[in-house]
This record gives sequence, structure tokens and C-alpha cells, in this order.
Amino acid sequence: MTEHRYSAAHWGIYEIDPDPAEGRPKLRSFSLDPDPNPIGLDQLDPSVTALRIAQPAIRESWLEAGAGTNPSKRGRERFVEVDWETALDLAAGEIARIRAAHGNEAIFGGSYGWSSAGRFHHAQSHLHRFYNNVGGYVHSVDSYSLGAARVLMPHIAAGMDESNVSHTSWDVLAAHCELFVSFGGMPLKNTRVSPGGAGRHRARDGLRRMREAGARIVNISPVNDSLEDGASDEWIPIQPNTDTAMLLALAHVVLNDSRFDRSFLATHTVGFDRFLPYLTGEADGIAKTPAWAAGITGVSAARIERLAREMLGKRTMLNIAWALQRAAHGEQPFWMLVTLAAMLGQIGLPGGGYGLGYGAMNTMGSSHPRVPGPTLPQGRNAVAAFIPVARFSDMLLRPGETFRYNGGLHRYPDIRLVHWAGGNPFHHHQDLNRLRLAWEKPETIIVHEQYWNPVARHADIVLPATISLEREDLAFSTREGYLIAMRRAVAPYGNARDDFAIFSGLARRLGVEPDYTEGLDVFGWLRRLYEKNRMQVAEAGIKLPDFEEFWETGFIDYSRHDRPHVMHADFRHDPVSCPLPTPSGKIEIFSERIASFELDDCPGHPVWREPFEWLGHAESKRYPLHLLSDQPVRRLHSQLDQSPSSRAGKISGREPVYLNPKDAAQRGIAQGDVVELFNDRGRCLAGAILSEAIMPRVVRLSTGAWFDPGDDVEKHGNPNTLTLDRGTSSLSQGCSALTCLIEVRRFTGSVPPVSAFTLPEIIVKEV
Ligand SMILES: Nc1nc2c(c(=O)[nH]1)N[C@H]1C(S)=C(S)[C@@H](COP(=O)(O)OP(=O)(O)OC[C@H]3O[C@@H](n4cnc5c(=O)[nH]c(N)nc54)[C@H](O)[C@@H]3O)O[C@H]1N2
Ligand SMILES: Nc1nc2c(c(=O)[nH]1)N[C@H]1C(S)=C(S)[C@@H](COP(=O)(O)OP(=O)(O)OC[C@H]3O[C@@H](n4cnc5c(=O)[nH]c(N)nc54)[C@H](O)[C@@H]3O)O[C@H]1N2
Ligand SMILES: [Mo]
Repeated sequence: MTEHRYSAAHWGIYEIDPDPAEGRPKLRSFSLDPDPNPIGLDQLDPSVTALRIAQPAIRESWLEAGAGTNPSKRGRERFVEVDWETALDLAAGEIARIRAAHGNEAIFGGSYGWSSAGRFHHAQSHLHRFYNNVGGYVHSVDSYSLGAARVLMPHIAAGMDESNVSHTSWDVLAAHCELFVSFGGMPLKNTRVSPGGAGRHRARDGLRRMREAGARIVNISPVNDSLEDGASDEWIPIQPNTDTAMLLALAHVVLNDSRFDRSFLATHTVGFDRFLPYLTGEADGIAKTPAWAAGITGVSAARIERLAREMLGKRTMLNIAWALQRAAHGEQPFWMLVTLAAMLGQIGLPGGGYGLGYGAMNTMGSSHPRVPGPTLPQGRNAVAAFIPVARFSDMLLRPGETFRYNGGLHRYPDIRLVHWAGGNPFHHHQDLNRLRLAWEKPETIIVHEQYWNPVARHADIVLPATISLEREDLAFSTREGYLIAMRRAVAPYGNARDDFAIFSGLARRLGVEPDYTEGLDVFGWLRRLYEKNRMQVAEAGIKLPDFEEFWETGFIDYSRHDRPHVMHADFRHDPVSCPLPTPSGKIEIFSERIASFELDDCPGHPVWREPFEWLGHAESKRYPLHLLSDQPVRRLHSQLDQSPSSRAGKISGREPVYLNPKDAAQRGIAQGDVVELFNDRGRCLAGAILSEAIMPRVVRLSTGAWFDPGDDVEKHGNPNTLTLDRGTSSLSQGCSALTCLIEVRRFTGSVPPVSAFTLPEIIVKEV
């Protein structure tokens, strides 16, 4: 019998070819995946491995002159390789020193990031578990993905963790949906991933089946290529960040249509009457009519009116991309989408209602059962101080200052030590020039990384971590249908260690190793996590094999328990016995709780507020283009940017920027030119692609090119050189990266070479 060997990544499941042809194992796509994702096939490519970190390394002047020396040289200085004993002694010594001198409140362990798939070797979980054993750490809440929605949605309908795994399944949509209207489209490129491991990629087929069954699909977005394969029947271009105005106008038409039926509002929602005077204009003198919205959105009044009337006559699913809440006042489009769906009265009906992110992950639309997965216990954090995750630079730059968050008033802690494992702030954070200044504040920065990427280069103590193909693990993602036995494919690179081993070494030095490891090795943990999960799954009525059998077989396939699913069906059927987890148990069109926070920038019902920057803004005279920094097609964030498939998409080695031909012509820019994107926050280079798929005055530069700062310009095309680092609102303090004005010009100087994929200078000490 051939042995089955699998590995999993966020982007899919891969089979490890046991018969290596080239001296290293080959990865194949999972044979049960109808639409496999090629992103992960390059994981062992020599060009990827060439950037691996082989040995612990210390920033030179930190090593020579001690913590806090020359912090402005972070990211610009040489490293000195040291052995593991030295590196762990130095790191543990710093942790002990900072704790003794300033307390655990001076340690930031928020460590946001996607890390790798695998429930045991999850880098952040280990970091949190380790620090919880030594007195705690300052943590972060929410995510860059869903900063505004995570805070808003529990007040008005249901939290995002619940929502993400309870979307109406594609089979139901195919059978019942007649009109699928998506704000921000349905970008298949994004459905390639699920956190923890995508199983069968289902969105392409889901869309196809819905179309074949006759549904009309409408894409409301500044870009038209978001419904691949020409799957949208209509593209309605809209000015970025103005969707709330369009949603209000759609609601205005619905309100005045004879078919408008208030019965669902009466039984399943609260607060419509408090919102109504705002919608009609009685409250502020501005009726939110299609004519009003046309002036803001650029969508004609007639088009808005026609669409609203069509919604009233059809089984309609209203969908929204997460990107819309990653913007100034990002709560509003989500709140208004739910409000409009409630007015249409189809929430909880098959194929109708609302969706928050079909097109953000593979998860949405799954009909796989909802079973629990294995989780590594993290323990309890003794430190209460926290930040909303995207306020990281603010925290470092403004210790002691207060910030508002979800109705509370909090204070930024004074951070001396930053410890990161499994995330890349020089990928995910906004306004990277500002981050670089903030990054000078801590005395010590410890980073566990696999690759010499921007965050490793900006650290003081660099600890090399293994990749998932070098370890054994369990992969699971809710409603992805699988539990995977992840097998080791290759030996660790150089002297890289698992994060578990690294933290065990630190725990030993700090006297807490038995608490941290509980005396178990990797297989001891895998067995324990599996057995606990097996019991939980048994409670859900599904019997799993014992660990040995599971490990031999390679995976558990839950798909024989698949069932069609309709979001909010129970609530619709009986709102009293199946209430929503909101204060009223109903959908809150007016939220007493949010109103009680008395926030100027987020009142008690959905409103249109001008974004901090947008095409209707006075500032757009200086910076006349709106920058969309969306998720990249060819990689996950910054992961595998050095791979052949990511590099194949570059132009003169730089990330492509999409421009409308009209905007390009005005600026004398031709296809393939190296261009410079700039605003007051920064400048970066990129390679121009001219495309009618992007509306005039909008440009698109995807995230993920490894940050490559030159003397005065970022050379590689990282959009966070330009983005705005400001909280979405004082309710949620989310990331507002999608609110960003810029200008573009042809680059005329001599083009500096990209250095992102060149190793930093490393001093190798003879042992
Ligand atoms: N402008 C703009 N910015 C954005 C966004 C946007 O839309 N526009 N989107 C935001 C969103 S939604 C997100 S989620 C963030 C993503 O931001 P991140 O999640 O921080 O980005 P990744 O590139 O996935 O970073 C993961 C890092 O972990 C490392 N890693 C992987 N596995 C392991 C491991 O096992 N151990 C250790 N020690 N390290 C490991 C990888 O090498 C990589 O450097 O970006 C945000 N930033
Ligand atoms: N291949 C790949 N897939 C990924 C990721 C990745 O890095 N690579 N990242 C994953 C992660 S962490 C997340 S959180 C999700 C994110 O999922 P999303 O946030 O939904 O993804 P984006 O690609 O940023 O944006 C989706 C679409 O919204 C459009 N859009 C932007 N602003 C506006 C606006 O103001 N109005 C309208 N109407 N449309 C707008 C964008 O142009 C884009 O087409 O994707 C996940 N999927
Ligand atoms: Mo995300």
C-alpha cells in the first residue's frame, strides 16, 4: 500500500510526492480538489528557499553595544550570526530584564499575522502560551481583515466569527437566488484561501451553478475583473468608499415603492423608526434619494432606482466585500447593507438576505458540517492592556495617551520589547514610513521568521523558524471539510527550529519549561490535541478513528455529512426562541448601545460620512487618484512573494499597478512603464498595466511586494508606503487602508534595482 502523505497551507491541501525526482519532494495539488490553487506548489522551489534564514542572527550594534543601541539603524544594518545557545540567552535575558525593570505591560506580544496552517505549530498561539506562563503581555484585538466589522456586527446582528461560518451554501443559492448583487464583487482570487487550510475550492463552481440556474449577478465596484470569467452580468462602477450613499439611495427607493412590506421589520428588527427620519431627510434636511447619491457615487439615479425595483421583485442576495470596511467609517456600508436586506425582508429565506464576504475566503458558502477542530490551549493573560490591532504605530508613538474603542476609554501602554512570530507588520501595517519611526521606540525587537523578509531585516534578534513542510501537524479550518495529518516532507533548513522548540528554549531559561511544554514533545501534543478533538466531534455525533489510523490514512473527510444551509433560517422562523446575540435579540437598525457611546463618527444608526480622503474631497485636486490596495492574486499577503509564480506577475521586477488608459494617457504613461506613486506620506515604484477593467481616477496596486525602501523611494511597489494610518472610527479603530489618495507619474530617473530578494549583509563568526 502506498503511504499517503499530505500537507496543508492556507491556500489548499497538497500531496507530497514520495518519489522525489529532483532530490527534493514534489508537491502536487490535492486530487479531491475540483479547482486547486497553484500558489502553494512553489513552496520548496530553490528561489523560495534561497531567502531562508539558516542561523540565529543579531543586529550588529545591538550585539556590540546592548539593547536600544542605534534603533534608527533597524532595517539598515548588518547582522552577526550566533549559535542557538547565545541567541536564546540574549533573548531570554532581555525578556527577564524588561519584566524586572518595567513589568510585563512593557512587552508587546500582539504578533498579528497569518503565520502557517497547522493547529499545533501555530506561531502566535505559542507566543501567547509562552508569555502567559511568564506573567502576560500586551495583546491586540480584532484583525486587519475585519477591524470595523468585528466590532460593529455583534451590536447589530451577529459577530463575524459566527457569520463567516454560517453563510448560506452555494447549492441553496443555485436553487433559489435570482439576483446576486455584490458590493466589491466576488473576487475568485481571494477565495483561494481559508485560514488554517482551504479544502475543496468551491466558489468558482458555486458562481457557475448560480448563473446556470438563471441568477443575475451584478458587480458594484471600482474594478470589473473581480468576477472572473466574465461572470458578472453587469458592472456598475462606483467611486471608492461611497457605497453607503448608494445603499441609502437603494433603501430610499424601496421605502417609496408600493411593494415595500414592513412586516419583517416589525417582527425581526428594532429601530427602523429611529433611522427613517435620516433616510427621508426629515432629520438633516437631506433626503437620501438616488439623485443625491448619484452626486457622491458617480452611479446615475436611474440606475440606482432600477436596481432597487429589481431587488423588490426578486429573491435577492446582497453581498459585500470585506475591503469596504477596511476604509474610513468602514462600519457604515456593512450596517447599511444589513439594513437594506432587512427592508427587503428576505433575511433567513433560501437564496435571499445578506452575505458578508462571499468572495473573501473559500469558507463562505460551504455545505460541510460545522465541527470543532483541535486547538492549542494558550492559558490566561495576566496583563489587561491591549490595542485594537491596527493602532500599533500609535501605541509606540503615543505611550500614555488615551484612545476610544467600542465604548471604552483606554490608554496606550509604554512598550520596551516587541516580540513577533508569524506575522509581517512591514506587510500589513499602513503608512510604513510612519511605522519605521514607531519601530525605533522599543529597546529590543525579537522576530521568529522563516525568510529574510522585511520584518526579519528590521529586527534586533532574528530566530529562524521552520516551514510547515518541515514539521508534523494537524490542519483544520472550520467548514472546510477536512482534518489533515500534515507530514514532514523535508528536513529543517539550516539550523531553523520549530517555534515550539524556540519557545521551549526560552521557557527553560526563564524557569517555566514544564508549564509551557507540559512534558510533551511534538507527537505527544499532536496525539493529545487529536484525542481531545475526537471527543468533541463525537459529541456532534461523528465518530473519528484513533490517532494511529488517522495518521496512516492522512485525512478525515467530513463531506459525507454535508447539508445545505441557510443563514438566519432559525431566527426567521422563530425570533423569540432563536434570537440573535444582539442586546434586543433582533437585527438592530438603531443600536441603543452604540448610540450610548455618544461618538461623533459613529452614531446609533447607519449614516453616510465623508471618508477622510476620497475623490469628492478638496485634497483630490493635489492627489487626484484613489488607490485600492487589494489582496494579491499570486500569493497570500507577503508570503511566497519570492516564488516564481509571484515574480512572473511583476513588471521590471516591480508590482503591477492597474491604471485606466485615460488616466495613463493624461500622464504620458504606457503599458510596462515604471511609474512612481506618491502622496505626502510616501513614494513607491511600480510597473504600469493599462486596463479598462478599472474605472477612471482609480488605481490598483495589490499588497504583498516585500517592502524595499531605497534612499527616498520604495523600489518594489508596496502600497503601504502610501496608505493612511488612521482608525476607521472611534468605535472600532480598524485599519482604513482602502482610503487613500495619490498621484502617479512616469518615472524618469535611472531605475534603482529591487533589493528585496537580496540577502542582508551577514557576518559569519567562525566557531
Ligand atoms: N494596504 C493594505 N494593507 C493590508 C491589507 C489591505 O487590504 N490593504 N489587508 C490586511 C489584511 S486583511 C491582512 S490579514 C494583513 C496580513 O498581514 P500578515 O498576516 O502579517 O501577512 P503575511 O505575509 O501572511 O505574514 C505572515 C508572516 O509569517 C511568517 N510565517 C509563516 N509561518 C510561520 C511560522 O510557522 N513561524 C513563524 N515564526 N513565522 C511564520 C511568514 O514568513 C510571513 O512573514 O495585511 C493587511 N494589510
Ligand atoms: N489570493 C489571495 N487571497 C486572499 C488573500 C491574499 O493575500 N491572496 N488574503 C485573504 C485575506 S487575509 C482577506 S482578509 C480577504 C480579503 O477579502 P477582501 O477584503 O474582500 O479583498 P480585497 O481584494 O481587498 O477587495 C475585494 C474587492 O473590493 C473592491 N473594493 C475596494 N474598495 C472598494 C469600495 O470602496 N467599494 C467597492 N464597491 N469595492 C471596493 C476591490 O477593488 C476588490 O475588487 O482575502 C483573503 N484572500
Ligand atoms: Mo485579512
